Amino acid sequence: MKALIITAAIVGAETMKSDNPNLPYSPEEIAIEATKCREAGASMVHVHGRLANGQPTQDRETFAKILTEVRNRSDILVQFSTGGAVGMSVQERIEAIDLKPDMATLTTGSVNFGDECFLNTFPMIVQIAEGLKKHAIRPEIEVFDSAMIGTALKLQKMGLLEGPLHFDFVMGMPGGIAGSEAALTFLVSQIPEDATWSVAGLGRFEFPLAKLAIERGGHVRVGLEDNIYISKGVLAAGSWELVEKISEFSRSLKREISTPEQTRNLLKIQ
Ligand code: KMH
Ligand code: ZN
Repeated sequence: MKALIITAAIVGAETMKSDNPNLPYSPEEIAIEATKCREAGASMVHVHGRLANGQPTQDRETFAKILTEVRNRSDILVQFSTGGAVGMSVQERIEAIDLKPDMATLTTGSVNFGDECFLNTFPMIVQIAEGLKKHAIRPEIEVFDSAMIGTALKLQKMGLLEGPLHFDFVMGMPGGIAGSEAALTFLVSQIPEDATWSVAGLGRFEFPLAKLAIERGGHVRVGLEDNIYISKGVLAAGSWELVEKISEFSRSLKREISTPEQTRNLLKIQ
């Protein structure tokens, strides 16, 4: 089995410090957390921007500071969110991609997001994919439900995505695909043979799905964006603690943890 890529989703757009005070907001806090996650075994961080009051932002200047602060401290790979927060325009969501992060996300469909809708019409998806292609940024395809795989394959046929594709299955969100083993098995069965995949289980689904991914040759995303608890009712000391738990489990199964350099090669990041 290939070494395990652990991605730390350390910020998000929905979790607030009032949910878990260890959530970072400022670029400096984000960079410090990213460094701790790297020490705990993560080779990539998935980041969103936040204003000082915690409000989500995709502002280019904020992302520039995040990139600089992280790169000054660590060799961890940096993946920008192009999902941002519900209700943002595509223009807003991709404002920072010319900064050339190592990767950026691409959600290939719309999904109910709690009481709201995370809107990604086909023209919106094409616009984001074109932006990523223009700046030669490797996309991580975010799949909240199975139909999003078909749309990614269509984009590949159109020449907007280059194989081998890399998918991240975001599972267990109210409105999205269930966080069950059967659902994971189905998603994996739908992607091309040469594709790579990771799983981001939300809330209580984070650890059970991560374990399945480690055992099945997939990769794992954990972090306060997805889950704020280290165990039932106990807040995580930071995303790094969630990463540490995954690293320990992987080592116990004798699966090596990927370094940023190995991840770069595995995911064909330029
Ligand atoms: N915050 C969600 C609406 C991504 O980062 O690409 C979208 C999201 C996906 O988190
Ligand atoms: Zn995100």
